Amino acid sequence: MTARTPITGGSLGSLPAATPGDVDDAVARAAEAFRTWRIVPAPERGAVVRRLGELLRAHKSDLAELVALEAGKIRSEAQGEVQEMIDVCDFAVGLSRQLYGATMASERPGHRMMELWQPLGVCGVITSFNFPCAVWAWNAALALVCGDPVVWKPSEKTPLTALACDALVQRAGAPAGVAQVVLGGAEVGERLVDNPSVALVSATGSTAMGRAIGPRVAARFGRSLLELGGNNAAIVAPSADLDLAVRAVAFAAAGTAGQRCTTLRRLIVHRSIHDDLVDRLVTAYKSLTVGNPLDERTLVGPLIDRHAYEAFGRALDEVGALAGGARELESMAPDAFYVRPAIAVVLEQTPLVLRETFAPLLYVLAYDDWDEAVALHNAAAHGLSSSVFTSDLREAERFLSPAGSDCGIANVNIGPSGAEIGGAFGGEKDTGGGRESGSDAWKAYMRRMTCTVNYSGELPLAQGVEFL
Ligand code: UN1
Repeated sequence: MTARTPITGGSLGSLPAATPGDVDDAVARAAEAFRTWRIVPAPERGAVVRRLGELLRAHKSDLAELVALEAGKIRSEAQGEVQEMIDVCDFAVGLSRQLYGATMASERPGHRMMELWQPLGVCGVITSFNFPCAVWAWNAALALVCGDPVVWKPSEKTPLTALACDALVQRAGAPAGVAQVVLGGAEVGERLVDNPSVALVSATGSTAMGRAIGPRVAARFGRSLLELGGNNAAIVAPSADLDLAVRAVAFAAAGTAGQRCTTLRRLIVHRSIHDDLVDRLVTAYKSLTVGNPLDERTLVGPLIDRHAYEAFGRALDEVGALAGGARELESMAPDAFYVRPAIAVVLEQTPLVLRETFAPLLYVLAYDDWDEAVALHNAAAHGLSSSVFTSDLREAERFLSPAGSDCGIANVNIGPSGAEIGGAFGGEKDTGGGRESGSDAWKAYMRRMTCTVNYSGELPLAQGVEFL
């Protein structure tokens, strides 16, 4: 397989892809490593993750440069991605002393009940090109402290970043077989998905991919954690601070060239401020510099490949008129795909608007009353991230209420992208329902064991049952 840079479309080198047998061997090695890794005290496992965090700090700019080269992110965002890895390592180190279980009051005298959280087993981690290392770190840092070995299938578009991360985790002292990488395309991922020794498949990618993976893992009673697409929206209410909203929208919709699963794709604006906001956005978009992501002045780098460019082009053809942006392409090489972020004012949520086009295309819709705005907002099949821009406390709270946003992430006066690692990350509906990263997402990587200890010398049975 060939590693490429979307900056020019050129090759960065070729690498051998894993064969099905290589995948099976990696899983077998991981399963063997699990036998000892699971009994290493969690704080000691945390020490490996702490060293990984230290190495990431030491190599932050080099790894970020590789992310920029392979994924086409601008430097600041590539650095942010590595920072996200460092943050989750710190989080996981603390967690390694806090894998708490509850104790419950037993109904039987002289009995104690408690929950223990046990290591789960081998975790297969499948990641996407757009976060070529942070999403691995979300999974790996948690899985490692939880006592699970990780076999990672990175995107075939970003293999070098994966190899660099692997070098760092080995240097951090991960025992043999505890952290591995298998390179390749969908067939490598499928092999991982179908291996019964893989206890958890944590996969980030399209909804189509998740639809294929989920039932296959479920069929063998494996566990899956799916982080799929998004069609994220923001409601802009009449009382919104528009200066703040314009900056937030520009970052969320055009940042990362629209290639985050949290990218803002639908803007639902109150009719009274609609035209004003569109004008301001068009002006802001004019100042977005598109180009080589390694150039400090660039804010929008290339799309990942021709496929992404064509999907963007198809959406533009379908939508017709654009308020801002254009299908202008300053291709610096035949296989590099640079586009100007675009804004399209639409009258209704057509199937096109409800389709996730993984590119910097923002649809803007007008609304008249709050309930209509929420209904438009929640009409998408996906349910990842969401925002409201308002200075009205009641509107903000209604957005966060049970009758508000139906997404896994809901923000007030912040765009839908750029979440911190401390919260659980993931979404509902076609986004797959998984949660990764912070809060108690670690529980997905462990097996809950309910334990009852009788210290009484009698044998009272639960529910008052009498026997023998
Ligand atoms: C993704 O696009 O798959 O919240 C992850 C964000 C980032 C993670 C995005 N922290 O935008």
